Amino acid sequence: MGAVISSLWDRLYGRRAYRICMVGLDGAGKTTLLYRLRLGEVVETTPTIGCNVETVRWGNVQLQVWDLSGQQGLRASWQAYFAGTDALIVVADAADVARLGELRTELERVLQMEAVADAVVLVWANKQDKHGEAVSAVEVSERLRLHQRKQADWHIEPCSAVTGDGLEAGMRWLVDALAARE
Ligand SMILES: Nc1nc2c(ncn2[C@@H]2O[C@H](COP(=O)(O)OP(=O)(O)OP(=O)(O)O)[C@@H](O)[C@H]2O)c(=O)[nH]1
Ligand SMILES: [Mg+2]
Repeated sequence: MGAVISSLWDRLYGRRAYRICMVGLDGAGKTTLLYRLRLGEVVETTPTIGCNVETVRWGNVQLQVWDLSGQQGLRASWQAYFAGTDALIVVADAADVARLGELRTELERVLQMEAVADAVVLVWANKQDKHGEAVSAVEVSERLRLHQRKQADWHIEPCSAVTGDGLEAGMRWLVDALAARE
């Protein structure tokens, strides 16, 4: 009976499922973020070869999150996952300022692709727990030249996958931005 009511509720109130691709350089914290969101805990990761995919429920919505490999030789395969993507999550290692230029180059390549032209874009400036090393979200967005991107719906949020700070705020923005498109 509960299942009937909840499926009726879904039909009435449109519980939506969205496809999300998560990209960024190797070691930025994508897989750590994925499992922090999915399980609420920090898991030990190894570099991703290929991808991880998990369903993350957030309030009334279901997000199918594709966590792609950031290794240089595997970045060319990101495109294969982009068809039908509602949102991109870009994970930047805010404590690795030396590589933000490399991330900018990758983003320039990705964000001009037709398949993601209408995607909403959440950038997480991760590893904010590394005090004295991590730069602010504003500095990350300047170094990535985010304001020059053609995607209208983008947002940057400082976060730490380890402490969990900024995850809820980022997710709330993402879900609201997706819902606003309905
Ligand atoms: N201090 C700190 N370390 C983090 C944070 N997020 C991730 N890490 C660490 O960064 C390392 C790389 O994290 P991963 O999640 O495997 O990185 P990834 O982006 O999935 O890397 P690839 O799979 O190679 O693309 C791990 O040792 C994590 O524990 C964070 O917010 N703060
Ligand atoms: Mg990974």
